[in-house]
Amino acid sequence: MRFLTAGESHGPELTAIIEGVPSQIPLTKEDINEHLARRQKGYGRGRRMQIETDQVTITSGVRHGKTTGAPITLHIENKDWKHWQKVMGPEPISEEEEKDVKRQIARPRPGHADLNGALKYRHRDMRNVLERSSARETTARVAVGAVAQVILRQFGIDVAGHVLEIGNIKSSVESADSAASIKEKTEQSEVRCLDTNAEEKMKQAIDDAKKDGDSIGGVVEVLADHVPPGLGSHVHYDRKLDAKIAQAVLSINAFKGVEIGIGFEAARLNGSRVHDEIAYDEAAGYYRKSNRLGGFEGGMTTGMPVVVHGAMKPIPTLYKPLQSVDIETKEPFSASIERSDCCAVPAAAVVCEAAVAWEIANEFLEKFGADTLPDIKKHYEMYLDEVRSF
Ligand code: EPS
Repeated sequence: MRFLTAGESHGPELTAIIEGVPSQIPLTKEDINEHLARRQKGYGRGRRMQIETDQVTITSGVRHGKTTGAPITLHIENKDWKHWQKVMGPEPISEEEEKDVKRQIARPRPGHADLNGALKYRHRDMRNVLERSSARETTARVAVGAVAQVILRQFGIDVAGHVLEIGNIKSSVESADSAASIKEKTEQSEVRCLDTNAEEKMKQAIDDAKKDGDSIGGVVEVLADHVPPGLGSHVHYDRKLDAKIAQAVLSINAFKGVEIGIGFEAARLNGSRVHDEIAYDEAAGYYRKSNRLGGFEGGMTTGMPVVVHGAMKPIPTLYKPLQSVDIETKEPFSASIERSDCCAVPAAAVVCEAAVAWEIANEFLEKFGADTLPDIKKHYEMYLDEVRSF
């Protein structure tokens, strides 16, 4: 499969086109809307989320509740667009209009794409950069990930994300035991966290940062279970699934780090305390006695749960001014902004879940792929039988 997303933060809509989804898979807009709503929630979000109620419209590739095998097009409207039609419209405008209409941006925010994008694409108006680099785009990523989760669900594979840390507050639950338990326990949590004590402290940390005009980041975990062994490949660098997941996670706005399993901790321990011992059981087949390597060896899944951690930096749009340079005057300035999220880590757990789900679903279809769901199921069941008795 492959996908493209398009759309600006204050443009009319976000669009995604997914190509390569097999036919006969039951898919409705509710399957996607559920995840869009999860992404919008979270303590620490700003006023924009009160404007938007993200809902998908499916305009191709699905007929009477089932995929047809044709490209699937997803649209999500930006309700805020009605306030931005003149500023963001595609029609040419006159020079006189430009001053009133354009809301030109000449002051790059430290930590954002503003300045690098302006230099690269020669935009004197950095709005041309920030509109696309905005994390609003993660709405489309979540919609695409929702389709991936629908595919995976057909094979009993479940993926869920939750929050491990916000600011310096850590959840006492270091690693969740199943995707189902994450879903069951975190849906009501305002910070998408399994530890209710830590939740209160995280909310306090967000309040403190907000009061200070600051922002805070955190760490999320995504767990995927019932993933079969052998997804990905050891034979070439760009076929290693753990590497693909790392790329997908680091591509999420503001993500600066990724770990598979115990990640960096593995560098500090002896080998005997890192590698997971192999065992065999007639009913279950081969399994590992522990899962420190997070479900991966040699770029391939082991059949143990896939465990991914992602680190999100604090959102760089700050009320507390940081110093920068005006590109028109070249003078230093320190400016505050009008509107931002103080913390989007709970939402980022949903985005990270979507990114991991997409990579696993894609690799799953690479291995068991066919044009239609019943054929993939046959192929998959045959493989499971074979690896159990191998
Ligand atoms: C964002 C800035 C804010 C966030 C936005 C990401 O939007 P605005 O500039 O309209 O206030 O709310 O996130 C979303 C819109 C979203 O859907 O997550 C940014 O600069 O990245």
